[in-house]
Amino acid sequence: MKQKIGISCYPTVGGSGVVATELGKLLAEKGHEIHFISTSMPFRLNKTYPNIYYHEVEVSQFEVFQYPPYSLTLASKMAEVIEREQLDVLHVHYAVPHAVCALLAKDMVERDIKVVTTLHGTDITVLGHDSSLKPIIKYAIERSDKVTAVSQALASQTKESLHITRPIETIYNFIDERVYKPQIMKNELKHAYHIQEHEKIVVHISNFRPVKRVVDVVEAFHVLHEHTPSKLLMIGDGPDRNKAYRHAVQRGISEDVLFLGSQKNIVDFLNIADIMFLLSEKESFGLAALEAMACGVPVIGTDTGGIPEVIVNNETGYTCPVGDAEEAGLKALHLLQHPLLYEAFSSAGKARVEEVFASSLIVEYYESIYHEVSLT
Ligand code: GMT
Repeated sequence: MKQKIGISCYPTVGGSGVVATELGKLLAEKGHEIHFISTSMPFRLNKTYPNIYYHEVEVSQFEVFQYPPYSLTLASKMAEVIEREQLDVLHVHYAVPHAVCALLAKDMVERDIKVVTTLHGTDITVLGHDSSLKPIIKYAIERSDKVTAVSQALASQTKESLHITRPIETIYNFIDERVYKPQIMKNELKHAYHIQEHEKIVVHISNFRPVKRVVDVVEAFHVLHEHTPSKLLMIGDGPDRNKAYRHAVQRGISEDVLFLGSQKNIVDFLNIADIMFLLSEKESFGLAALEAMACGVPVIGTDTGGIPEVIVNNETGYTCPVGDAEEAGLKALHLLQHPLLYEAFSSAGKARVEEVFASSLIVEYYESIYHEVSLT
């Protein structure tokens, strides 16, 4: 059954926006009509797709408002698009404000629209602890027609911290296998960054928020670097970038820690990398880890949130306690010193992506949910 599906997400760089956009693209390829409703064009929507439409939410600044009324404007736009385009389902990413806006829009229209809410993490792990937002997050989750979470850890945490009794289904994130795959890279990229043939390459990709513990990433690299000639590629940008840089200077390794800022062709960097570090304090899933595994790069992560559901400890990578940078560095060293083990981890990671996180499986899962809610 082909459906008309509205999707709302934060359109800027970030895992939730990436997943929402890739999902919309794959649903469109399967013949569904997709309507993105957001403040700007989702950044991964980089070419023309005949059955994808984009509806811009323009948030005006009026003098009477101290803050721009994003949520109200979004709800209004959602209601307008639901009626005009005759949407069947509105799939919103993040409980606040997107699910709340969707519920408001549902109440505004005559049409029997169904609201599917996907939780990505920060709405629960950070905002869910804020007493002023807790009641509205709970409301959004309880009133949505269906709620999904990107890991079992996030689903359980949501139920526990907000005392939710309704089912929350886990639907894992996925990657586009046509993009994230192993590729033999020419040496130009390494040369461009003055990386020598014999040097190992470690990569970290994030938004450098405190929760990503980028200082631990530099420290873990320092442990590895003491034993192996290597370079650390820090990709992304954010508040803790300078802290990480200062730590590299303090450790005397700043020449080998390259801060590359935000990059478009992440897959190229993954294909020259040997190891990824993802040492976050909180992480509901860890999309960057999945992208690395798809390219055959083993990941050393922390045993927090959904990370152990992505990385199988001792099989596709290693998980270490949060804050134990030394163990992370030593685990990376161990893997790099044992080529057979390294190959086994790399292959197991690729196989796991195909078996558990294949886009075809995940997209079908979402389709079955849209179908199910439409029958209620
Ligand atoms: O990690 C972030 O700070 C960005 C955030 C987002 O909105 O994209 O990521 C969350 O959603 C991603 C997609 O589901 C997950 O892969 C990330 O683990 C999750 N971040 C956190 O839980 C901190």
